[in-house]
Amino acid sequence: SKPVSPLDLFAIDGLLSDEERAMRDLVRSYGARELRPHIADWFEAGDLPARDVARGLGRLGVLGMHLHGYGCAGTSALTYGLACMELEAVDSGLRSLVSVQGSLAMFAIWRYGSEEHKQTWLPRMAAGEAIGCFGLTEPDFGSNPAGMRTTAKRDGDSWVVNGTKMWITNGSVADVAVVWAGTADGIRGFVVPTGTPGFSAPVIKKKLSLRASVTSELVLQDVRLPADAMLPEASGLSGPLGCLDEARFGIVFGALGAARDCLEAAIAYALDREVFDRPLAGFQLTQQKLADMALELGKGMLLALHLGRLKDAGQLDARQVSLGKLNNVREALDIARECRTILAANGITLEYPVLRHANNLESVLTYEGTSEIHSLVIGRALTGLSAFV
Ligand code: TGC
Ligand code: FAD
Repeated sequence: SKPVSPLDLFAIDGLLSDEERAMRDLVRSYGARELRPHIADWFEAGDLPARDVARGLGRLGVLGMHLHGYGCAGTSALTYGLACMELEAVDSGLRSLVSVQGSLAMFAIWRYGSEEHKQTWLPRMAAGEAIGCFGLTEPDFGSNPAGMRTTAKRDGDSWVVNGTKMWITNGSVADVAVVWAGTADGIRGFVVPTGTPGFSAPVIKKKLSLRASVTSELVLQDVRLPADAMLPEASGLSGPLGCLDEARFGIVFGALGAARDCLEAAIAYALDREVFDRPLAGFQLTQQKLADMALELGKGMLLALHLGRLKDAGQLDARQVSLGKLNNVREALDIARECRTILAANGITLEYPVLRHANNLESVLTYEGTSEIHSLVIGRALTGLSAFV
């Protein structure tokens, strides 16, 4: 009989509205046409043409797409999730660009910024004419951002920011950085145009993961900002963590895109490849691998859709985002690695997407809260006891 694709076996399309399917298909065909033909080269070179890619994604309407006003598309959260899935089916680096732009940098300004911050930055960022980054992590404080050493001190009418941020996506190509710093009044966010004297963003090289993504250090040496550079509506760690909830939500869907792409590649390969004089796909061990992977992909998709509907109903809480991020990234990574075994030697090359996705998913497992951190958030929810203190 004719093979059926894994998510069709789950009849997922029937759970989506016409509008959701249309946007998903639009992003999928854009990815196939504009991004997929180049992705292996970008990954191999470790060089994403971020400005061109951002402009294209801006025209497509996916930058800050779930935000309302200021040139943003104003779609549902679930539609945003589906777009993340299609972008990450091409490469996690492309979804990262969109996550950081829309869910971290733009969201921080949209949710916590002044009217002037919003007018200045959001329309250009939605169009992909300006790129944003989000500086929370520091060399010594990743999982525990509360310990950050970056400071912002008042000096007359100015703020003076000093510190170093590490592992910052889009850092070296950004026009604006949202930087979190300790002040006399606790942790606050600052809108930092990257041309400000004292700001630099050296690229982090030699990555084996997310090579089609710009990752940077941010160095702030006596960066002097006007008094109104501070995001007025964010006070304390709940500010940046609120942004993380948005980006983590996109990853719940995104990781499944990478997994789906691996599984589709593995099924096609197993049907074509003959071992012991018949197709690899006909062997029982292969079919068991494929069945287990399809199950995890489908279960992850149902979880993502459930979380998406909750979010659009205004009922999603952060602990539920942890359920989705932990499960879907962990399972996606397992799927990518298992698919690599089906492609065997061919699986280690950039001719096929599987090891590229698996390598990328190592970063996805770590950023936006490591799998351990999300386990502990869930553990705290289940027991009422915090393992962090
Ligand atoms: P605690 O100190 O108790 O709480 C601080 C305040 O934050 C609130 N809060 C949250 N608010 C919104 N969303 C959440 N998920 C929140 N979690 C906590 C909390 O209610 C409290 O508010 P208030 O008003 O009482 O002050 O901290 P905690 O024990 O709740 O959290 C500890 C922990 C470890 C869970 C948290 O620090 C954490 O999530 N750490 C992981 C850090 C992380 O994920 N960093 C990511 C950096 S950005 C990034 O990786 C981008 S990669 C993007 C890409 O390229 O795609
Ligand atoms: P650590 O916090 O040092 O953790 C080391 C290990 O200890 C991990 O296994 C961790 O799970 C474990 N651990 C930590 N605490 C506990 C605990 N309480 N109990 C048990 N185990 C624990 N950050 C940004 O701010 N902006 C960005 O744009 C950004 N982009 C990134 C892009 C890439 C490619 C990568 C790899 C990272 C990016 N990050 C970014 C940083 C990312 O968020 C951090 O790497 C992540 O939060 C983990 O911090 P860490 O690497 O310092 O690990």
